[in-house]
Amino acid sequence: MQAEKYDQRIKLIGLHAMIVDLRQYYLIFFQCLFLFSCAENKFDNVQPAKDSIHSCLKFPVRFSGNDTTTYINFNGDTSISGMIFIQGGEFNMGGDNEQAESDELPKHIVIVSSFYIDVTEVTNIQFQQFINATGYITTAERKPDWEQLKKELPPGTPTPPDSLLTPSSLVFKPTQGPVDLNNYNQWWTWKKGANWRHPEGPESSIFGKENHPVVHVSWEDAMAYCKWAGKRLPTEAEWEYAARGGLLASVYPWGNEALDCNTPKANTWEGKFPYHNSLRDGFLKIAPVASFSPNGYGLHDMAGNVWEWCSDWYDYSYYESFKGVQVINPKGPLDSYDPQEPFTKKRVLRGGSFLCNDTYCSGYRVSRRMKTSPDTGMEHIGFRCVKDIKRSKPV
Ligand SMILES: [Ca+2]
Ligand SMILES: [Ca+2]
Repeated sequence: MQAEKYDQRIKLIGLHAMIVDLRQYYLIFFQCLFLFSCAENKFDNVQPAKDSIHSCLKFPVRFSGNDTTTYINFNGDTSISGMIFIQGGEFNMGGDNEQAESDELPKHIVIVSSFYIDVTEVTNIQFQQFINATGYITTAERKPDWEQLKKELPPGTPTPPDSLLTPSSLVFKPTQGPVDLNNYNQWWTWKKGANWRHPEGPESSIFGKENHPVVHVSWEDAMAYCKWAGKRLPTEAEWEYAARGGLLASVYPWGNEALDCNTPKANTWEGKFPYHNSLRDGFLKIAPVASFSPNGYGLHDMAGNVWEWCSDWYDYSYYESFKGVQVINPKGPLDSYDPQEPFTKKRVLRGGSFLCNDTYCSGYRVSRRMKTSPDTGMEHIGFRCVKDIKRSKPV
């Protein structure tokens, strides 16, 4: 009876709407994209868009996959090719302007040790090398595991039909015109066959996009890559420290100049989200890595292009535990808690993507926090790696 119920709804409103329906049972994708408006955002006079508050607080969550990384071994490459040394130091972590969400506050003093970090987001060619060497199958390429998924759902959640439990991922599709920005289902589609090899669905490919950031990678996929590469994901504190590029209390990796002033500084959404893109920065979707100027540390795309996974669990109140306290090398809370979706454990993402816009999301702010479940991959989620300095001392 349950399957018949779902089949009937498929006929009536299609798969996309069915996803919305399933959400009511806490089965799938919640989503966000973040909104705020960047139009005239001078540092001293930035105000969030009035309709932006709820939409920017979370990402959709996909079905769980299986963790099958135990067989992956370090590839033996001990070089630091493609990485930059970041001298450890102290910084004031957290929101720097009035766009800051409550989870970005309070600001607090953090000390991080020195580390190496990738100059760019991990690219398709790099990820291809990892796949070739290990045969790893990403989360989006696997059939969702209902037995695993239901562990994170309220008791009694109905089993979805097999037709939905198929390898898929979330792909962005611009709308035809203005839409209610609170309903992300209008521009996100659960697309069968979408994965890192086929970023926009089975008809697409990464041919000619070897230097684009890999996307549709879950946190688990990123961790598997790190294991093979002998690296790790950055902590949230390391990521923000690196993104700031040595600047103090600046909103963006380049300083405080508004995104839309002068030369394009990052790959974001310029125009009216999600239906009109002015292409001022030259890219509707993903850009090749390092298409824009680096920050003060020589790092590209710390703002925009694709969101980047961090190693930390997400807890909306984590910063409150550091109020008035100096903390050294924080590694995130022991567990995750997002009051918006208390049943779902989430990891942190940083930096924003090609979909970020101040009328919708200000993800390119260095302090902006995002979060989703570790098994979620999307068309605008990627990562970069860090590496420890041997014998480095806490500074
Ligand atoms: Ca763009
Ligand atoms: Ca990025």
